[in-house]
Amino acid sequence: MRILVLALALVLASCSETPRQQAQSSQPAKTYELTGEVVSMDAPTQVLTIRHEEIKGWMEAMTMGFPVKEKAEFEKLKPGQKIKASVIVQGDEFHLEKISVLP
Ligand SMILES: [Cu+2]
Repeated sequence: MRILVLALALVLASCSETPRQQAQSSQPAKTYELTGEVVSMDAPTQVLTIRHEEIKGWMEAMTMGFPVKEKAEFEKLKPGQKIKASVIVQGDEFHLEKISVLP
């Protein structure tokens, strides 16, 4: 029991402290608008680390990783760029779409 409580505390303390929803693929996807700066990029996993501003209705400002679904969208980006994108959230899963680079 003690181990379970500890594990739960670790989960809650991690960055994925998004409002936790039940992981059900049948859940409808929600879309949020993200504005932030690309800190780093991991090509093998197509994950962008982004310092993002508050995402209204979803989470406060922080630096965290976001998977990008489309390879072409990922490849046009560079660290240091400011971007706007749509975050598609479905249960515990999320990814970025419609990424545009801000001037
Ligand atoms: Cu975040």
